[in-house]
Amino acid sequence: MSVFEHLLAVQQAQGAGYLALLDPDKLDRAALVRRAVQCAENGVDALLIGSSLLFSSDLDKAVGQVKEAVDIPVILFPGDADHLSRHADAILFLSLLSGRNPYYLIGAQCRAAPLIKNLQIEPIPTGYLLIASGHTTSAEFMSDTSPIPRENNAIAMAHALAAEYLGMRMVYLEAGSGADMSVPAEMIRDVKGYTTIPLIVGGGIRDVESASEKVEAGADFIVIGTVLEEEDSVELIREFADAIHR
Ligand code: 1GP
Repeated sequence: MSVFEHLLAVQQAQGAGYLALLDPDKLDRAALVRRAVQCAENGVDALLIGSSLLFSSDLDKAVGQVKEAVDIPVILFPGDADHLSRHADAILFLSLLSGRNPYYLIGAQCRAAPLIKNLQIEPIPTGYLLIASGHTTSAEFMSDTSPIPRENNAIAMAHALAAEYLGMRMVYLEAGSGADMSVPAEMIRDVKGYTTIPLIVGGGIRDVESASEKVEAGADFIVIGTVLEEEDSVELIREFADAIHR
């Protein structure tokens, strides 16, 4: 079974999937591996590893150590074409459709595709939509793109449907890591009602009520990152699982 098929099975069995984002720049190696194990043992369905800026020079080794320590899928969440590791099970093969920067629409993908094939990492084509969330996020700044206005559901719906019609397997509504405001429930509801591909929602989700609200609105996968890094709490990892799984 591919990682994508595994994710679909998890979503179907549990109503929604729980993805934890671990940023190798924010945790030292021991903490990264320890947190990965805690996530795997407390209800997280798959790990995302990545950063929009990557200071760490040994991503490959970090992913390898995480992979050895857990038995859930380890999925790259790249900020650029060279954020790769042969040890990853899959990669979100992102196209930043909300922007009009050709490098992040197709340039980085052409650089990365041959490497991903050589490394035998499963690509999961994903339409990536940045949603305005208060302040300029790292992803916005680094990609030199404007996010979709958070009150303009029609623009988000059009972009998500374009992702589907372009053949992408998933669409990701992203408020940005550490965002002040997460993606509004109304936008999730409208996008979900307008499209048929699985919907990932992340960025700025800091409490279980918010995670639960996003699932109720139609999110198929919830990404939790910053709050799990800031609060070293196994209980919190488990509480998010209980809120996301139905
Ligand atoms: C960021 O959506 C992810 O790409 C997770 O965001 O770090 O705010 O949880 P947080």
